[in-house]
Amino acid sequence: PVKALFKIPRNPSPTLRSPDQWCRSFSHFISQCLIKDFEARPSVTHLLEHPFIKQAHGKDVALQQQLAVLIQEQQELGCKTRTKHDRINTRKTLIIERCPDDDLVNLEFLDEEKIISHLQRRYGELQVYTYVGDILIALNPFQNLSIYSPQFSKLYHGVKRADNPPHIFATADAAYQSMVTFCKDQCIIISGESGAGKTESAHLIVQHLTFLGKANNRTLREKILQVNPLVEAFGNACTAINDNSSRFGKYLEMKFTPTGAVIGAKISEYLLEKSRVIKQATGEKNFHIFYYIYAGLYHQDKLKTYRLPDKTPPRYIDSQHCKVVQDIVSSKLYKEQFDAIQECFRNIGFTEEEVISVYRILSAILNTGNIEFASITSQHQTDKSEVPNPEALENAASLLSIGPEELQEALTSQCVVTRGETIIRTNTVDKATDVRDAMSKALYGRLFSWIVNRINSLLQPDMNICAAESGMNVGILDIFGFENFTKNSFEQLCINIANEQIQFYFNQHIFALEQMEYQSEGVDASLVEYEDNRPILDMFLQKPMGLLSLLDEESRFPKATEQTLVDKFEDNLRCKYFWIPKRVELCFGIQHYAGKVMYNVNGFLEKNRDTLPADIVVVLRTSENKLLQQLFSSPLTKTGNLATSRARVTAASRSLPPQLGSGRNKSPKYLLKVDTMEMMRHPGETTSMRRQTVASYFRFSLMDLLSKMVVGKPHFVRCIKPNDDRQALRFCEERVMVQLRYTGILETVSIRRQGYSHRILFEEFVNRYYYLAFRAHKMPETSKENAVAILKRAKLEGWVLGTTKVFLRYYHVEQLNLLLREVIARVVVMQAYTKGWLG
Ligand code: AD9
Ligand code: MG
Repeated sequence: PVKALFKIPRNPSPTLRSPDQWCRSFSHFISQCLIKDFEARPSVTHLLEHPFIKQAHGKDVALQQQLAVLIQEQQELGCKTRTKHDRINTRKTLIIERCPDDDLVNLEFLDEEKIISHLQRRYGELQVYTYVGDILIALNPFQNLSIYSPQFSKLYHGVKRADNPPHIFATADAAYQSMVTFCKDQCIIISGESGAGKTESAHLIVQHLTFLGKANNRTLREKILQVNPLVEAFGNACTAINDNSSRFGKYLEMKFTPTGAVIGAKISEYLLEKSRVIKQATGEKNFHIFYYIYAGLYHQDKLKTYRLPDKTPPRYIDSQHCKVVQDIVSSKLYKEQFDAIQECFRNIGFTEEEVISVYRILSAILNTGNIEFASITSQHQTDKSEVPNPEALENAASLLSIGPEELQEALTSQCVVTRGETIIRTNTVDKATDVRDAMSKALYGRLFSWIVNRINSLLQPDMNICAAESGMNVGILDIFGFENFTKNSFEQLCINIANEQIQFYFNQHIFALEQMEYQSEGVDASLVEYEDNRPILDMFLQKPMGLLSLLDEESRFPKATEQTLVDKFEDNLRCKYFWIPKRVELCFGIQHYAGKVMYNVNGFLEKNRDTLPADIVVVLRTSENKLLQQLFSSPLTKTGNLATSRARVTAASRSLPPQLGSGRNKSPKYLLKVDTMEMMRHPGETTSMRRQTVASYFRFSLMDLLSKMVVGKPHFVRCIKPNDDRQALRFCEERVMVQLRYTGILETVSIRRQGYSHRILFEEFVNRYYYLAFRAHKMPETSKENAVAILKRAKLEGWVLGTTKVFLRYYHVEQLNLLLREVIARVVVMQAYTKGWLG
């Protein structure tokens, strides 16, 4: 495409006949070489005046937008033009001048203590970010830093990394640059334990990407920035570790045109901790949104409208933090957050009616939690229950627009069909309570999924601007971090398995894939030993003997108990990562990559079954509320289309080396294989075959997430929590050491120091960089020799050659790209002058 521009003809060239073709090549051209190059921009503006380009770009809305941005930027920045002298200097300095302090890879002595004291000193100077090659370590500052302003965004805009101190913006910028340069999807994986700063980092990345991908459509930018706060109001909560803890996994994809303009976003949510709706551990709270609406509706004088009590808080949110309603409604923060959420809803495009429905459902959930049951003993029946406080029931029914009698019926009895006969069975008090809570969880879970789906449809890229297939995206993964409480349950197990999976993915990328490629290409690089957590993952996910399969099997037995579950685990899981403690009942221990965790199996079976009685679904479907009808009309497809998911997984595993992909006689190793049948249903929903359990849904979610991640080039951010007291400037060496160890940072430093993180086929390399050593209009042979010529001409040091690929250090690509942009910009300007277009 670039070559085409060099020869801008007065008449269309034979190869570029149509304006459409022109658009495409011109878009590429801009994205590949000019997008961030101030120097070349004035010439772009001039080139636009060329009649042929005018004709072409007049048809491409995205291109027009992109150009408008370029022009606007030039005006803002006063058309900075570098002098010839500057240019020469840049070339010189390009050949490495990295600040050794910023990157652990450059430390002279490499041991744990040195690394810790290095990080500690930096933390003391409020340098919370440090590189390990291309990986970013982020220490949680636990205080607001003034390094995220628009000025900083400008600073981290298409420059080389060594120009600025390490920063989360630099990682976002690297992903963005990589996307526009290679026309490839990117994915930023943020990991770290609970409270380490993943969610904050994710926000900052989105902030910077919206800046980089400047759509001149300001509304879109604002909408995208509001997605996170909105979803987090519903999916985050205060836990013992973190006041704003993510209780779901989130993969946010930002969509861009080929020229790098942001055009939309899509969010995927994973495994919301629904059980929090009905019960929270001591000292913890329910999802933020419940407190926000309470405070907000109180200030709007609408508690009555939503039938919320004004003295004693509903049971679901009643805790030591809020004994009386006044505790909630007097919070300035909750009130402000409510206003902010209203604003988010409005800006993103939810209708007034939809928002009211959301509030009604939330209030209904709170009222549902207040429904009580008492047993009535009559002559014939001993296990029947009734509702002694009908007002809660009426409130809930009214907010849900269903009949109170029908609701009571569905809560206190169930229809059972046996041998063609329908029998009504009454529920005991315990059973009715379970049904009530199951209904609340289902309402909340489905409401959450609906909100996410609705956001996605509102932020879908406009197809007039960019055909979906030509767009690219940067995905940002922010999941719930590794957790180890005094008491850990099924939720912690799922959270920690997800973290195992992310660690595995990191290991694959940083160690396994890289080392395997050295060997197959005959490149001599000393191998780095690392802790492979594959056996732990297998223990959880293998079929049929993995922990989750065993749990599923047991969950299908009506007579199973927690004890039989523990026994089953003990009989079948024989490995060093699993043990049953001697003196603690109903518990099992797991040696996770990040430490030992003791799990209590109480409630495991029921949480895994997550049953929602059909009677409840039937009654909720009778609702006159449109939103509610939608939530229960059909199974919501949560994670997208199954066929697409499957295709993605297959394609992704094909692009992996045979050792990791699904070879003919091998089971897929890298992507953990799961049954995709029936996976798109909500847990607890009865399918034609069997109930979908949380465990099986969880497996599917993991697979779906991985399939999204593997198609993009990964960038890693490792968040570290410097202390457990959430104190600024407190650096607990012991805690940091543990995190560095289990995340494999030490090993990462060695492999980044010795390794070659970019491996590019000779052909691709010559194709991409030949302008650095050859005449622009003549494509040289894509041979090994020519690759070497380019490397030498670029004056790079430390690369090696494999049998089919050039092996480059992590910083080489950055240097090459900068050189390339320079060279191309110069050639373009020159050509434009010779044609007389700039005259
Ligand atoms: V969890 O796994 O969702 O429980 P996270 O997401 O890793 O956890 P989070 O981003 O929520 O942690 O950070 C915890 C708290 O640390 C935040 O609420 C902030 O108070 C604080 N924090 C984290 N990063 C920053 C930062 N860059 N600047 C200022 C920060 N404060
Ligand atoms: Mg979080």
